[in-house]
Amino acid sequence: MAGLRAGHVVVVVGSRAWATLRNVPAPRHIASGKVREIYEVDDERLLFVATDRISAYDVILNQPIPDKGRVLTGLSLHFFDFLETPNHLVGTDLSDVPGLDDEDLVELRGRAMVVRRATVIPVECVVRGYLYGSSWREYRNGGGPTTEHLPGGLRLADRLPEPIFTPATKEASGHDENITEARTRELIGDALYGELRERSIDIYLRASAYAAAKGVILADTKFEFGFADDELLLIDEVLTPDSSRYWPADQWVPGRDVPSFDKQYVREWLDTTSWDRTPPAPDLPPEVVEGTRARYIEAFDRITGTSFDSYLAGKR
Ligand code: Q0Z
Repeated sequence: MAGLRAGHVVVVVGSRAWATLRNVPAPRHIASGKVREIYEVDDERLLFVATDRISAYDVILNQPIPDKGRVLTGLSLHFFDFLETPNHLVGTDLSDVPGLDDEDLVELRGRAMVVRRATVIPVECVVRGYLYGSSWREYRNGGGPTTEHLPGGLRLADRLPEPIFTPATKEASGHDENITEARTRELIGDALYGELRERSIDIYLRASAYAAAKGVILADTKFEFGFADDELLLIDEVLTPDSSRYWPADQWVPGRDVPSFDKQYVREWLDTTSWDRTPPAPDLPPEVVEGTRARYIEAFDRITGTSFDSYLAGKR
């Protein structure tokens, strides 16, 4: 969180404090992701924050997309509520999080969750209902970890006969590496493998049926789980456009690339430049920032069936 500062001095003139008073330390920073930040609340809880940063072609762009983090947090909250599966969410009230000043609260509004601190299971639980991305590349190139249970003869973006559980590990490089069922069982054991697979596929089936009713295909998604007090919890962000591949149903044509709901617009603009997809990315013109923001908000409204404005209004 930019703007969190450690203990400032209390300055009082007469009986009136005229400076922002800080005599408590800011929350300790725990971890940075490409687009998310984690801070410590106390021994049992973390502050999970979605920033407005955006990546395209695996590169963080120079311009944030205003409110993108709020859209993603709103979608995670929506799906925690919809799924009713044990999860890490404690709440969104920040009034008893120590160390936040008024400026922090403005910045965090709608984009932060207080979550239960869990022991993270070191396997990304990917579920795929369609053949796309790294799985399509493995399939086309003769097969790999994600394709071991697939029939032959499938095309790019085909719907799979049934959803498949295709775990991955987070590599130091920052890239996920798909791993086989046997390797996953070695890493976490058969019992936990079975539980994660069942929970992940169950959540995918419910969320994809929900999305389908809104004219949206949930092509694939990635979950993380952790243990807190021996309870297996769904953690992290859930079913956001950063953790999932959402397609407008009317844009899906098997055999062809399918435009993604959120990033297609910014990718198409980047494709009009001569950028070679290595950092740094070109600066986004204001109209591309605004157009991208509008698409995130449209995705929120379409998927939740509510309005982003009403979501924000509920966050004081
Ligand atoms: C999640 C990540 C990052 C965002 C740690 N409830 C939890 N308990 C313990 N740890 C985590 C969670 Cl969600 C946890 N991550 C992934 C890293 C920003 C998410 F830097 N790391």
